[in-house]
Amino acid sequence: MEKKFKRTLITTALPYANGPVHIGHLAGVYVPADIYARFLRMNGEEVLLVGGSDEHGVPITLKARAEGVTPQDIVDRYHNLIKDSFEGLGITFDVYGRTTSATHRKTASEFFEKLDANGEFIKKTTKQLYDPVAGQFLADRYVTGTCPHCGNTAAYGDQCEKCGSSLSPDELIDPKSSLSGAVPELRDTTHWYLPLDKWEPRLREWILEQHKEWRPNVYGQCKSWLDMGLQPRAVSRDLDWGIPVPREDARGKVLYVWFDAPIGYISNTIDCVGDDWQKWWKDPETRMLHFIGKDNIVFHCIVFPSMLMADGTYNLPDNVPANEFLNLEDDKISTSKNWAVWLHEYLQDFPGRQDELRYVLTANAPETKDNNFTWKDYQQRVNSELVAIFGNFVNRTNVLLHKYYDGVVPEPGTPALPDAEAEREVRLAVSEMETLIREFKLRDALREAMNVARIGNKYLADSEPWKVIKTDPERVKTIMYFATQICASLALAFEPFTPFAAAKLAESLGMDRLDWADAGNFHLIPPGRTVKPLPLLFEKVDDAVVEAQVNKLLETRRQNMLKNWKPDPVKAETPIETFDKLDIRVGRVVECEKVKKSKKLLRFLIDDGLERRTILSGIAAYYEPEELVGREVCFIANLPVRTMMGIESRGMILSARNADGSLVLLAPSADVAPGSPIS
Ligand code: B3M
Ligand code: ZN
Repeated sequence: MEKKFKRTLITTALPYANGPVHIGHLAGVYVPADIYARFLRMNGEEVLLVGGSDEHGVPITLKARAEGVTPQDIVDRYHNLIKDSFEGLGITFDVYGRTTSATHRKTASEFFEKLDANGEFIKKTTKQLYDPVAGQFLADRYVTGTCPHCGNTAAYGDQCEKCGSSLSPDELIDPKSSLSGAVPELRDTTHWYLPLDKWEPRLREWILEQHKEWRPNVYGQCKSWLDMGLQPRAVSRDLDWGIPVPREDARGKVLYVWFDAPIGYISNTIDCVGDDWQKWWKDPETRMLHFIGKDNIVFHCIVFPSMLMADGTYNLPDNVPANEFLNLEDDKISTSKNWAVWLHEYLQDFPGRQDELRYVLTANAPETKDNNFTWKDYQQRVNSELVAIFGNFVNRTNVLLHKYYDGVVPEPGTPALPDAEAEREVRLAVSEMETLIREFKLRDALREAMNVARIGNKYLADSEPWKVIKTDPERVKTIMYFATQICASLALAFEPFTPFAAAKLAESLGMDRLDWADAGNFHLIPPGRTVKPLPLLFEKVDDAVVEAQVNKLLETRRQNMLKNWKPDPVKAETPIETFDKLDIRVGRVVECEKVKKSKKLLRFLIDDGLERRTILSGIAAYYEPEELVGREVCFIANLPVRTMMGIESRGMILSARNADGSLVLLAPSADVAPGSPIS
């Protein structure tokens, strides 16, 4: 049952303004939403792409506390950073608002007031966790403890990040305040609850019956929530950061961030289109889509729709194409562990190369399962797909066109079989791409776009204009005319995915607008038009670039290890006589070299004051042998001789082991004579 819509409202999850955005956010939400929006616009459809910052809630106040600044400082800093970096990546938001705006405060307050006036809330007093030291109730992330589902000892009061369960603070085992570390006590507090159970039958009918086409992961999560049975959910919190609950009897209480944030989509629409906002939210001929990550499914499919139903005048989302997670180099992306590729840093490190990231994140999009981003794969995809297939075809065509015809598109002759074949295949690929985009299968859609370039490359390789030009120059005119049309289809097909390259290509072809109806049109670029020389659309990613990025991550991993490192417990007591038996002395390094065929060992020749002795030490990974010659080291002189790699080692050189396993040689802090005893 295809429903006809007049316009599409696309919302993207509002990232918390408590840190920069990273590739996980991009792959999950913003790149797909932008691709989809660009595609609809190319079809002449009316679209509004709404984004913005989520500036309330405990994630913001915790970050402010950690830095000793105000929550306002935090959101001001990150809102602008995030907004600018999205723009840098070419995300075409029609509006990028913020939930601390005056419009939003008014919209969210009025939303609450209407539901309140209509009796849609239950006011309840319950016992909640209270930190007697900090003098504050412990909402959401202010409390940590053990997850009752998976045993993770670092679960938050609102969610366990290990197993993904949604929690409430009182479910945690052994709760602890993240403010003071105190064990919380229970105290009475009053809050307003939205009875989700009231909307359960309608939610069931709407999702489980009417939206069987939703992605299996989204549909499945909704079904399991509904099957567990819905409970009333608090929409207020005891916090001092947020939108005050607009009631006399609610002093000191604010709207729960998950109540106000989705209303932010409405506020930002108002900021964008003014009085026209209602048509985007209430006209049944408007279709609403929420682009989100999988951790936000329940809020967008159950909670927010219940709020909208309780109001009674709003549309419900038509689809919620939520993505799974993206990992980074086989580990979970984590803001607190700095395990991420940050967008603002990427834009600095890769100026003018935004398409590469957009391409890789889409080609590897976590649409049906969690996926993994690696820099090796990034390099591979850019070099062997963007450069070798897409870039190669359009650049070859452009060069040949200039070589043979000074860039002027030639008049074609009667098409031969391979020409008609190429045309048919391109048409098939673009029509397939359209179907896939409309089904939110963007990864597969991108593959079809790339297939257009593959078809082009094969067409050139089979037609061999560089050979035919010597025997049948008329035929080459047709070939180059067809190749040029394929380039035009490529500009269209890649506009949603790699818009910067698509724009350059379209510019060179003299296409003044990108209209999807022209994709697969083989008469779009007329004979006689001069095609401008095309700069290289893509460049190879060098090994050094990849290495620098990988090293940055390795350094992060090392830092995290150091942060978490704890020394081993002290060994059992030992009498001083045991120590006295060891003969530890200072020696001077006379020679030092790598032991052949060993990665670990260095061979030292040590002057111990009496003679010279050979000692092997497993520190080859951490020192260059030359730099050690002449230095003083400490060694145990009276251990039995040990043979390694066919060499007799007469002693043991002492070093300290770092948290990351690396070794550092011990040396006296000033010069002493070789042979000096250590005691
Ligand atoms: N800020 C949660 C998140 O960043 C939240 C999304 C709000 S969407 C209305 O995952
Ligand atoms: Zn858990």
